[in-house]
Amino acid sequence: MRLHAHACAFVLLCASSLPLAGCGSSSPAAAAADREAAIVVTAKGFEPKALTAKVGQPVTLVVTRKVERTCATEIVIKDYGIDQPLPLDQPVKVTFTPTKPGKVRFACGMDMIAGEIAVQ
Ligand SMILES: [Cu+2]
Repeated sequence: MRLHAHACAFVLLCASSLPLAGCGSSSPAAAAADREAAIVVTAKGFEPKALTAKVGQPVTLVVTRKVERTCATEIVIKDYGIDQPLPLDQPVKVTFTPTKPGKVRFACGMDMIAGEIAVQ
């Protein structure tokens, strides 16, 4: 009986705290975790085609191709040896960690449709 009451109090406490504060996670490192950026491939190309990232901080691009007719059926990030096929309507995760400041280009297989990640 005592145990049960305790469990209830715990649930209430968590539910009433701010969502951002989390429940049981007190590590400040969690805030600096993986950054995810959603990119869609449309008739106009990659959207957005300008992103930012930080040196040493992993970036995950979640790329979804939304159009059947495009030459961007893959995403290539030459600087980081990435070449990922983009199946129609399926989010594809591409993760890399920028090692130096500057521009990182991402493009289709023929390097025609492209975008840039500004690394600081
Ligand atoms: Cu192309």
